[in-house]
Amino acid sequence: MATAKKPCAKGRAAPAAPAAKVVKTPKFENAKVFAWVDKWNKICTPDRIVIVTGEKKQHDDICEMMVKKGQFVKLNQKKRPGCYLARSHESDVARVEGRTFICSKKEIDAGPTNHWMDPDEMRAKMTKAYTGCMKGRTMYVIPYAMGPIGNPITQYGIEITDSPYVVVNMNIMTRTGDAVLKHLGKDGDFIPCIHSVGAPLKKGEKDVAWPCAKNIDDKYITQFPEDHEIWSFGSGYGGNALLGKKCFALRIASKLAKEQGWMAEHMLILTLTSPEGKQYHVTAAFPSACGKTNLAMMLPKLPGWKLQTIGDDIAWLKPGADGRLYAINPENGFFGVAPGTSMDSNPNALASCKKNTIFTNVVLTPDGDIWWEDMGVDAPEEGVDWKGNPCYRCADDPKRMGPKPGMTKAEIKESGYVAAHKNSRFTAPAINCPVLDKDGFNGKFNKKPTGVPIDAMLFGGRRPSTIPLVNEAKSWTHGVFMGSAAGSEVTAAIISNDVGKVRRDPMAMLPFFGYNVCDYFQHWLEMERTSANPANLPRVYFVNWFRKTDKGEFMWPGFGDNSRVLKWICDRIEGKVGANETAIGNLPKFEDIDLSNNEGDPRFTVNPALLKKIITVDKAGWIKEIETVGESYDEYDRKASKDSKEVNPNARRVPAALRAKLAEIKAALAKAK
Ligand code: GTP
Ligand code: SPV
Ligand code: MN
Repeated sequence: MATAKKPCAKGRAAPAAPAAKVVKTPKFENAKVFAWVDKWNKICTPDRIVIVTGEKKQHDDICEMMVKKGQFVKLNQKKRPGCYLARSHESDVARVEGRTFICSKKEIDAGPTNHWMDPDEMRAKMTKAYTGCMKGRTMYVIPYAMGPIGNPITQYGIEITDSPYVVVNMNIMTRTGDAVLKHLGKDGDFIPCIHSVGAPLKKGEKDVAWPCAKNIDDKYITQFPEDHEIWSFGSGYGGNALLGKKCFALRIASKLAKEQGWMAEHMLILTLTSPEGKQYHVTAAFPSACGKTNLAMMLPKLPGWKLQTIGDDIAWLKPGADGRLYAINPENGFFGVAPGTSMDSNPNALASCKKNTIFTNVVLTPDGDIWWEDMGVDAPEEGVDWKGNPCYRCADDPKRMGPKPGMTKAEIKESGYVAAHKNSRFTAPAINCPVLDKDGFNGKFNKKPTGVPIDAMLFGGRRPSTIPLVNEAKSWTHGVFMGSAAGSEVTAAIISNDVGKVRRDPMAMLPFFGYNVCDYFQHWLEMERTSANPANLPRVYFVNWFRKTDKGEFMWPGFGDNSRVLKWICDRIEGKVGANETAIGNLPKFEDIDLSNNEGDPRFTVNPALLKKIITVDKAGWIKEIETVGESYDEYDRKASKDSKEVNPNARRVPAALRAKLAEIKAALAKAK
């Protein structure tokens, strides 16, 4: 690769050196950047160091190098210009929550939901693992920004990595390169991040398609919240390795936000414009693979309503002098779930991956294109599945593929086989999105760099029963309660034995709290207490697109029909419609859900009888629900950590205001008809 060979005099790269000898650390104007790179150069002993510039040429060169090494498949450039396909190792297909650690000095500060290890112990353990870990490899230094460079909400990071896959994904997901170093100047601060796939190469050893530590127990995703540092080892996939995303923008940022009075949340951001031309900004926190990308880019079924995307995964929100919360999307691209993304469900996501996109773990078609389950198009007769094995179109369903020719749909289902991994993803530049709200995306509101003011915040999850289509909080505290009580079926976005089971996932942040969940709840409550004008805080709603009938069919079409719910929310904000004030919150009256343009494909049509059912209170279900929320609170109160069995006298407590809200709803339910 050209950049790697540049002489170090140009400050770009040091020449290759014989193994064990430390290459020269390149110059950096910023002393903290130099110290960070120099430290890890000496520990990891890479063969060479390359600084990521953010230039297209360097990006393309790295992609081409990966093609040559068999780590990328170059897709049909007529159909998908600038697009590549990667296949990961079978052990490395999603986030590893069991190997994710919050290493605060005191265990109690990591709280009951996080894995914890003493920071000194962890540093010693991981330093050992990092020693010599980049032998035979290139160390890349990625300067990156989370947010538009120069925006008051934006923060910066330096990720050191030995994975070219990480480099090109970070180039898409964040703003990388020289512009960031320039902005940092001599003494600008940043979050230091170190990442290695943990697979050094012996002299002359050929690299594999997806290097990583194959044993799950050798992977570490570690946050040091007090030092604001991120150390990741052994995995090359998604949130484990693209350290700007979950590690920085949620875990470390949530800690910074707590200290500094703002919020870092697992939320999409969208702009909605009514037929009258009024703009609303909405955020929504749904757990992984529960519909953020889809809602963020949704094509409204309701005539006259326009939806634009600002972000699909993470929001940073800062209170303004007017008491409103102003949000930016710290990311620069979408790391979206591929299966299920179709022209019917999310045409804007498909359009976003037309060019300059990296696909991971999807099917390769014979014409150099990609395919996945529920893409809405017929499968090719033959293809290559995510493991690199041949796959074949199903005998009786053109929209499925099986591992052998001529298999029936029933046989494929029975075998559990999927041709694209359930957590296969596309990494697409945000600018590709046809409905990107450019001003909002660039962190501007009314042309000023402040982020967009949020009118409504949604919580949600996959809940086959009990939870209504939409429920409005009666107050901020009630809204915080709703968030704290969120739960969802576990999805393939996580390597877990619990996929499909409902688990509590407060604010969709369970895997992403950088500190104690009880303190996090308190921080949400503080946002009202410390607000310059609490009346201007966003209204809070809980939505559920995933109610199912006894037969297991969705009761609500979801996707574009969710615009009907967003309209109801806007109508509530404007005071245009009333609501049924129930024990659990304010539910829509049937006649206030706009059912215009409810024709066509029956899969995407609202069934009015089912709608009626999902906007009422299921009293028995809710009594149980409140009980389980109480149990989750008790567990948070009881445990200082996941592993401690005893009541810890020092454990933080779930805030009294949330306990009071729980008791109030419980009492109201008991009285309700
Ligand atoms: P992460 O990137 O993991 O944080 O996921 P996400 O929250 O962005 O989820 P995404 O929008 O990618 O959706 C995940 C899956 O849920 C896809 O298979 C979608 O097709 C499906 N999905 C999204 N929205 C809806 C909906 O309104 N109804 C139904 N039934 N399915 C949906
Ligand atoms: C999620 O799991 O919430 C994701 C994918 O957005 S990852 O980046 O892997 O965390
Ligand atoms: Mn996510």
